[in-house]
Amino acid sequence: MKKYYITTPIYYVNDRPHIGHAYTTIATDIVARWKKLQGFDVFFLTGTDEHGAKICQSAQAKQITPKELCDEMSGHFKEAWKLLDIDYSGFIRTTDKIHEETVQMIMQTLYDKQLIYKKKYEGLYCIHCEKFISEKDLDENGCCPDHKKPPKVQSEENYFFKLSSFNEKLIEMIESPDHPQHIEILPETRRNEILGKLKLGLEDISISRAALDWGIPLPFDNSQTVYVWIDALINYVSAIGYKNDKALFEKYWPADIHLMAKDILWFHSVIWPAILMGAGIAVHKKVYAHGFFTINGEKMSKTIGNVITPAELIEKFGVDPARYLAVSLIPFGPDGDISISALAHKYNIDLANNLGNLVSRTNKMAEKYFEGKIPDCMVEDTLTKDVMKIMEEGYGQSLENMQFNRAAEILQNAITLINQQIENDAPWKLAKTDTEKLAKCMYCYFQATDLIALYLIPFMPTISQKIWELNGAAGNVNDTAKKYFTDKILPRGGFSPKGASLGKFEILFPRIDLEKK
Ligand code: ME8
Repeated sequence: MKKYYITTPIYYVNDRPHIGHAYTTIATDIVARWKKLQGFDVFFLTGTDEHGAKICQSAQAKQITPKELCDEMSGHFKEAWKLLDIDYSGFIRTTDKIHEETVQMIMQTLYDKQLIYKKKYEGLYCIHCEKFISEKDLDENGCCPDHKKPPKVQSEENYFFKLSSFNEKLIEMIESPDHPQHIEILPETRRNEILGKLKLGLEDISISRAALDWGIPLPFDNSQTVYVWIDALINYVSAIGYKNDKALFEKYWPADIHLMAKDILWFHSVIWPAILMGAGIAVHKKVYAHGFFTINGEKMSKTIGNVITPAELIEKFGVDPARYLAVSLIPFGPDGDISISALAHKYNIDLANNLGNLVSRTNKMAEKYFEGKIPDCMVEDTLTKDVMKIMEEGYGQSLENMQFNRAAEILQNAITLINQQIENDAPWKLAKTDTEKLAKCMYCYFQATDLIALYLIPFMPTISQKIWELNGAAGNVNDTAKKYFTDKILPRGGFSPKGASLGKFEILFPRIDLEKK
C-alpha cells in the first residue's frame, strides 16, 4: 500500500484555536481523507508547540506554570479538532517525553558531527515570532513588522548551527526537480522568494538559549535549552518513531507534505532540511505555504475583537458546512479576506440553494410519486456518467494541488448539472403525463446525487453519509467510495438500489437569513 505522510504546523499554546489554525487543519484533513479514498495508507500529524519564551510569558500572565498552561491549551486544540471532525493519526506535544528525547538525540548527532559550535551573540529578538530579527527588517517605529512590537536586545553565549554550510546544497535541492533530495516548494512565487533569499547567502543560526529554562536542555550542555523553533521542527520525526519505532518511521518518513502559512515557510524550507541533512535523515518532499487571511479587512486580533473560533463557526453553520466554507471561500495560496457574512453568503448559494435543494426536492418528489422509494425501472443513466465526467476532469487534481476553492467549484458545477436536468425534465409535469419516464428520471437523479456524496466525503464526511442514507443507499458511504475510487466504475444496479426506501427526511442546510448575520 502506498503511504502518505501529511502534517500541519504544531500550534503555539499561548493562543486558543481560531479560524487561522482551523484553516490549515481542515485543509490537511481534507487532503488526508482524499488520499485515504485513493487507497493510500495515510498518517496525518498535528499537535502543539509548547516551549519557548512566549509560552513562559503567557503562563506568568495567568499566574500558572508553563506546564499547566500547556496542558490546558493543548486540550483546547484537541477539543477544537474533535468538534471539526478532524481525523488525525497523531497529536504531538513538544512536552511529550519521546519528543524531548528525540530532540536531544538529534542535537547530540549534530554536535558530534561538529555542526554545532559556541559563540557570543547579540541581536534583536521578537518574542512573538520567537526569532532574531535584523535591524533592516524593522518597521519605521523600530518594531517587528508582523507584531508591531519592539524587539528586545538579547546578548548571550549560545550554541550555533552551521546553517551556512548547507547553502549551496539547499539551492540545488530546491531548484532542480531531478535532484534525488528535491524539495518542492509551493506556490511557485513563494519558492522563488525562498530561492532569492538563499542566493543572498545564509548565516549560521543560534540554536540554544542560556536564559530560558522552559525548554529542552541541550544534551552536551544542560545550562542551555534548545531554541523553540529547532525543538518544534523535530516534531515531524519524533511523532513517528524516529527514536523509538524504526518500523513506523521507515514506513512514513520522508513526509510527503508539510502544510502551513507563509509566515513559517523559511523554517520549513531552509532550516528544517538543513537539520535533517546534518543529522543524516532524508528530507521531506514538499512544502506548501498558503496565504494569510484577514477578517473583514483587518488582522485577526483579540484587541480588535474579530477573532473567529471554531466553536463560533460551527454554531453558525454546522460542522460540515464550516469545514467546506473555511477552505473554499478564498483561493488557498494567496492572501485573502474572510468574513462571517461572506461565508454565510456562500453557504446559501452552494449549500442551501444548490446541494440542499437537490437533496430536498428529489426526496420530496420520491415521497410524493413513489411512496418514498427509489423507482424500479430499466434505464440508461447518462446523467450520472456526465456527473462523473465533470468530477473526473479536475476535482482530484485540484485537491492534490490544494486548490480547494476550485474543487468546490467543480463539485458545485456537477450539482448544478443535476438541478438543471430536473428543471429540464420538469418531473412535476411528467407526473401527470408520463409516469414511466418520471420513474427513469427520478432514478437517475438519485444515482447522480449518490455519486456527488462520494466526492463530498473529504469536505463533508457526515453530510455525505446523511445524503447516502436519505437516498436509501446501504452501508457506510466510505466503503462504497473506496471501491469506486479504485475501480472508477459506476455499479450496474446503481448506488441506491431499485425499490430501496428513502431515509427519514431532514433539511440538511437551512437557509441563513443574511439580514440577521
Ligand atoms: O507558527 N491565516 O504556530 P502558530 C492563515 N508553533 N493561516 C493562519 C492564520 C491566518 N490569519 N493564523 C494562523 C507557529 N494561521 C509554530 C509552528 S511548526 C514546526 C511550528 C495558521 O500557533 C497557519 O497555518 O503561530 C500558520 O502557519 C499557523 O497557524 C501558525 O501557528
